[in-house]
Amino acid sequence: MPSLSSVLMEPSSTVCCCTTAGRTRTLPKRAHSCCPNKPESLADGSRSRSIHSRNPAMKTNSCICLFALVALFLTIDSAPLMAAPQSRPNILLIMVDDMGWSDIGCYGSEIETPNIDRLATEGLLFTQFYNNAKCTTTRASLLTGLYPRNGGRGQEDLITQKMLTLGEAMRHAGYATGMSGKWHNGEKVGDRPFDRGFDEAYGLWSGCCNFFNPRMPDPEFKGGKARIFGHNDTFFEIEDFPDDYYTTDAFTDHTIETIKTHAASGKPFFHYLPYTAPHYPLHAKPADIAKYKGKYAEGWDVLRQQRLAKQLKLGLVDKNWEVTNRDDLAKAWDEAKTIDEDWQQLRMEVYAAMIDSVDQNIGRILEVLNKLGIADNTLVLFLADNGGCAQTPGGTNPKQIPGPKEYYTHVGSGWATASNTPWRRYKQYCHEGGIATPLVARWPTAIKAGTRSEQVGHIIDFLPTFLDMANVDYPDQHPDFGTQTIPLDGKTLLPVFQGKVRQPHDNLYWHWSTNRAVRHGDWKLAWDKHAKAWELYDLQADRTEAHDLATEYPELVVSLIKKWESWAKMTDVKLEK
Ligand SMILES: [Ca+2]
Repeated sequence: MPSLSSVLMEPSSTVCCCTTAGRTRTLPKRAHSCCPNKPESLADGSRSRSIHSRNPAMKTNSCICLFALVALFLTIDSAPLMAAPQSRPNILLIMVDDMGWSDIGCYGSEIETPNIDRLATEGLLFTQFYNNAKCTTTRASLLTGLYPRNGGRGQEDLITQKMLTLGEAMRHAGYATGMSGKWHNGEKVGDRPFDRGFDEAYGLWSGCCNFFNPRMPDPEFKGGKARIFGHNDTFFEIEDFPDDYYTTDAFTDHTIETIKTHAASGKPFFHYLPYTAPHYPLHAKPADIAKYKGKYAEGWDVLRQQRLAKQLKLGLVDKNWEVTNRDDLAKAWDEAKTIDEDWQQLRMEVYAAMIDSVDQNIGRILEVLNKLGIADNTLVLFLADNGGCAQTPGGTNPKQIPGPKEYYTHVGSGWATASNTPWRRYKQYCHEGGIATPLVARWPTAIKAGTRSEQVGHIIDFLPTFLDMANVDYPDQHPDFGTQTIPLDGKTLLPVFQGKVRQPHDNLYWHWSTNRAVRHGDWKLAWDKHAKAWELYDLQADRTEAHDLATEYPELVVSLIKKWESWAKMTDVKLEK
């Protein structure tokens, strides 16, 4: 397989014309003559691009349009509102999928994550950062600086033309923009990352996929559909993936090559890297799995205690908080292991291997930033899109073997309660186990190494933060669509990066399914779809949500319910009475 670098080295002297942004550009002839597929028209014809190419890591005999792509990077005029001074920082936003708060070393894990931990020791670790508890809605908020406005109903209208994506915002700010990984905010032409501000985009436009062949259809018990995977405006098929393909590696390869190209362009770059790991199905490489053989023999109840002990030592958890032995939706290990103890252990061994692989790949990227001499002025962020996942598509079935691509299984509620140490609940819930995410941020030019912040932040804060770093205002009108933009819900984190205290959010809100929550200062009101009642917690004294104070503060409960209902109306949440 050729690397993108080797492709870039190939000479090409012939040219043809491609139309981009309404203008004619000179591009290598191969960009057209070798491509059997005509580029599809975008919904907005004025923004259509006629370049399309496949990642060269996919197959050697496919059309290779990457030279053309690089030419585009070097020549494209994205009409920034201001020049891009060299001093403006690059930004690399890394997100993992369905990973618990305690699954990386700097938050209490035994999983080997030296590179992510290094981001913390050389940067800033947040103890109170939040996502939206779910893949789709987290991505929408992270990309737009807004709470979702579609009421949590699927992907339709999750990102509208009244919203800027991070790609559009940073392109508007004069940045080169790239993305490698899982989009999950629309698969159709007009909705994909390439259509919404990303100059160079490669990955999964759908939700979870097979890690060894992303086009391999899901098993029947998961619906049987094939996931949508692509590169810019090209869609991939099952034969486009070689035998040694693995998404975590491929997304990293694309990130590295795109960063190299963008760093050479003279512009600052923004790159978004949403890995699909460690979301189910449990797929990992044998060598990575072997590192964890036998490490989970004592089960998830012991693991939760081991991680809690490390968190207490690290000072991440208050010793006065009451921590449950396990979430009440999980079985005791001694009961669960009777199903097939080796299989139960292997689930967690593979899950750990998936995170280990992410860390190895982040190490590769950090090395490239060093070699390019841009590490000091590049902000690198790492977070998770939601908490550890207790879902079990296909049921608890030891015939589904964790690891190989032929099988489809999951960690289940037991290991997920260990992942979410010390919190309650999981992905899709608005208790802390669903919405609390690790966040580490390294930016040596601006962030003091080895620092920690207890200031509360949320993924809606990223877009205003990045525009603040780029010294560009959020526009009233969408630069591509001319529509009036929705005012931002998020606020800049730049003061926090600089070691200052920022004015906190008055309130933060969550909703998924019928789960819901609002946080006001240290007070949090949460609704659980099982309990079907509002619960009130003082997070300063009880962030593990062990002591419901709702009956002691009824007026406060009413006040917070009103706040949440007002927000739900604004975001079009419709709840059954
Ligand atoms: Ca997720």
